[in-house]
Amino acid sequence: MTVSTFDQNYALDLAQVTERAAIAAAHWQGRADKEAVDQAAVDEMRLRLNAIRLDGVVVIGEGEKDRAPMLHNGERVGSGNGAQVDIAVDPVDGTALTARGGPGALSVIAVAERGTMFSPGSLVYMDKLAVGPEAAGVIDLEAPVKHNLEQVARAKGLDLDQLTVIVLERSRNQEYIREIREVGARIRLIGDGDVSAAIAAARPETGIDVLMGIGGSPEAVIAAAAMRCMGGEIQTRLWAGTEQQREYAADHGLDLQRVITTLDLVGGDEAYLAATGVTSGEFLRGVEFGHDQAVTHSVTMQASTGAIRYITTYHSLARERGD
Ligand code: VTB
Repeated sequence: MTVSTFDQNYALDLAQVTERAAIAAAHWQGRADKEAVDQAAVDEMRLRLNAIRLDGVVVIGEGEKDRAPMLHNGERVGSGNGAQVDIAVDPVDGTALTARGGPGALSVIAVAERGTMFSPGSLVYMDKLAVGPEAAGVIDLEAPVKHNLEQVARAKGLDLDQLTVIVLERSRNQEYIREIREVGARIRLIGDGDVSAAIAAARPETGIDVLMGIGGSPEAVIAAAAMRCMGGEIQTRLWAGTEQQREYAADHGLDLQRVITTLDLVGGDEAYLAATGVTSGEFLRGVEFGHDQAVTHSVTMQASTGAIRYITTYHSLARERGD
């Protein structure tokens, strides 16, 4: 039997999937093999997802851009007999980070009602502006950087030199970095992992206030699911950095000027997100191994209730192997 709406709370089911994917990926930490990190997480994620009572279609299967092993777009996942949903996965956001043991890699899944997730097609980059609940409603991607930072600072009761903007360190974001510095706000540069960065911008305990800059489109959809749950806001715009991408946009009638909102990215009434740290980041610790034990740190979120749960799990590796 298929059901069209969520008929149970999926938060813990999804966290169990990201926990397993994170553990699988964490074995490869620092071993300079990004494909192995991804492959281990993808395999584990697919296996565990198929055990959940869901009728899921993968709308966002990270990997296209990097030619990484992936859960393919359009792939059916779940047991096939539960709620009909769209699924966005990033088995590891930050495979390169994990491969060198850098901070902020996580395993993440977002689920929403069928037909409600935005598909960016082959346009793999988006310009993004994301903030937490206090600053939701005051940002405007079409306005200058200065205006947005002043708005967020005012909404949060901060001076501009107390505001922290997290930016993916890429040459395409240099203009943003220059403008943020000119305004006098603080910057946190990251090498990868802007799903974690977007969530961090919406969580009070991280000291990060805004995510700005051009990053991956799949990561924007996942971040939007998180924003739906946390009451934050993300505004995006498709970004075409090459002639080929501009042609693709023109051929497919994709408007590169249009601001794509949180609700455009993830619509519907309900959404879930689960994420587990692979390496320690702004708001989740990474996987820790002990004798026959792995400890994971996860967060789960639900849009309709706004419930955010932090879960620490002690996994007995021997028992799970059936020893
Ligand atoms: C970001 C980052 C990801 O892709 O979205 C980035 O969050 C953007 O693409 O972890 P480039 O690396 O090509 O600049 C990732 O690094 C994953 O590919």
